[in-house]
Amino acid sequence: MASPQAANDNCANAEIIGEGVHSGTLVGATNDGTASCGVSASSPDVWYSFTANCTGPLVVSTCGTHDGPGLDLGIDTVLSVFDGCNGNELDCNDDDYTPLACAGLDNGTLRDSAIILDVSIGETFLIRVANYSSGATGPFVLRVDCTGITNGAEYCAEALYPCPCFAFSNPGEGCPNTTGVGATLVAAGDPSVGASSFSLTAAQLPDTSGLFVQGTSAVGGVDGNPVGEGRLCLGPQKRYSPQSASNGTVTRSNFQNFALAGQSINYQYWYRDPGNVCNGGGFNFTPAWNCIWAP
Ligand SMILES: [Ca+2]
Ligand SMILES: [Ca+2]
Ligand SMILES: [Ca+2]
Repeated sequence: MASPQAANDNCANAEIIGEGVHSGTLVGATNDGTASCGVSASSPDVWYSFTANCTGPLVVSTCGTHDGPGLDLGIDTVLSVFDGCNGNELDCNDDDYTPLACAGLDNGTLRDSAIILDVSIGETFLIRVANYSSGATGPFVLRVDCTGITNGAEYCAEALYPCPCFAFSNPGEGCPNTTGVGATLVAAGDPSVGASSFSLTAAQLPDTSGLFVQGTSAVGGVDGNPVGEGRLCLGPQKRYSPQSASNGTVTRSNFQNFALAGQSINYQYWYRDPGNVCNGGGFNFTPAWNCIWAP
């Protein structure tokens, strides 16, 4: 008896998904799409539709599929992304051999797929999941993570590459410092040039000096650029006066004096860390915060 056809078997019936981890299956799927990699052009395929909720890197992967039922016992996926049904293929990946999205989630033989696309908020993408060649079909995991910049949110806080001192960040944190964790950056109040309620607080700092920086451009995408023992995630245009952390925390307000209505500004806190996590220069950064200033 044939398996029931997946509801999202045909591109026209793509399942609309948001960011997160989704479970799917290729069991019962038939081929209606094509792809340029992984000998998957005529493989069974299923479809998802995702509308970007950020501007910047979008990470789509099947990390966790190949080892889901046990080491190397899951299916061998191929992932491709299109700008529409029967549209242009924007990217295709069979096996993610880089230390990118699947680090720690695909061990043994690497068969999970990962794609990173530069996207703009509001753009819709069709994601095709297929299996390699005529290999086995089965369940898969689909991960969608819009890691770019979102108004009123942190970025540069879940990097895919190791920090300069070869450690990864915890989610929501900058690169690890001598306190053992990475610093955080949290906003309070409303960014309005006509008000003064907006403030930024950096925490999980060593009790050292540092200063807030701001810039209208983001640099280095999701990872920023490695500088010192951390990541610089913006093009600095202004440095605020130095401050000293107390109990690992420092707060600043009155950013509205250096913002224009409608301007998108990124913020980060730079701080000294003379204990040196490695020989990175004795300084580090929080993640960055983006906001668009209201009148
Ligand atoms: Ca299909
Ligand atoms: Ca594996
Ligand atoms: Ca694969």
